[in-house]
Amino acid sequence: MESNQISRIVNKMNQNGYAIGKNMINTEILATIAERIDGYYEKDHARFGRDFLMEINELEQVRNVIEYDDIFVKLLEEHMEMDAVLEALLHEHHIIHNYNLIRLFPDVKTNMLGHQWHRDVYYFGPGIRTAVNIMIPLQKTTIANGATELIPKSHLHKDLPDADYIEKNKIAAELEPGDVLFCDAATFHAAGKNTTDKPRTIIVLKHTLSFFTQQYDICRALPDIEKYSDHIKGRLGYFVRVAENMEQFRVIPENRRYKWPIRY
Ligand SMILES: O=C(O)CCC(=O)C(=O)O
Ligand SMILES: [Fe+2]
Repeated sequence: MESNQISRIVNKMNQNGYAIGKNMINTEILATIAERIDGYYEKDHARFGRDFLMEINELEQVRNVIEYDDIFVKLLEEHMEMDAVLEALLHEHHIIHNYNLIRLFPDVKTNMLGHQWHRDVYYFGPGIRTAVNIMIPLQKTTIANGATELIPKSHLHKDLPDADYIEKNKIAAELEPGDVLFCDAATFHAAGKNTTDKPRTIIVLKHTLSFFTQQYDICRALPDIEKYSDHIKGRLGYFVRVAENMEQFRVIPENRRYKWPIRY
């Protein structure tokens, strides 16, 4: 990818809080993934139970898809230009925070956060970028099938704008397979509505600056951690503990080791 393409994306991102990279991904690998999506969801729903996933608002997501298929690692390995854009947007030292699929089913919908206007990271102030999402569609995304909606420039403001402003300014990121939507995780966004009779699936990867993690697992070293106040527990990293496996992650949100966005 040419460096002027990278600076175009960086400039758009600075201005609007999102940018679209056209034709960045090999469509053959995407077609292979697309053929396998039903299988990932079937496996995931069988592993956890559809009712339970509905209850914890997880039905739409297959989390940590690299656990199911190393084609998702290949996708990273074969797209170093995407990596170069992320380096330019964040830092050389950035890491994957999560790697998921999000599917909007035509007939069923949970109360997942993604259906409402939300951010995927706290707001730290205009111009402070700590996390970047990329969204990779596995079919065309259109207004009809629920293309992700964004509020341009909302990464520069602390609060969600009023409904009137949102209605006038929101955009839908309509994408072709091969395109990548880069989004400052502080930009307000929401899944659209799938009004078609086919599912809409996207790959979503969140990246963060790598040093935002503890150097040492403080909580694990303190067997009596529960005796402290929530405030002190928070400072010790109790509410951002990493789940060791999906069974540990997929519990009712109150019991989750990593609490986003429940606990601020
Ligand atoms: O599915 C989408 O279009 C966006 C979902 C989303 O933003 C989320 O789940 O955090
Ligand atoms: Fe999101």
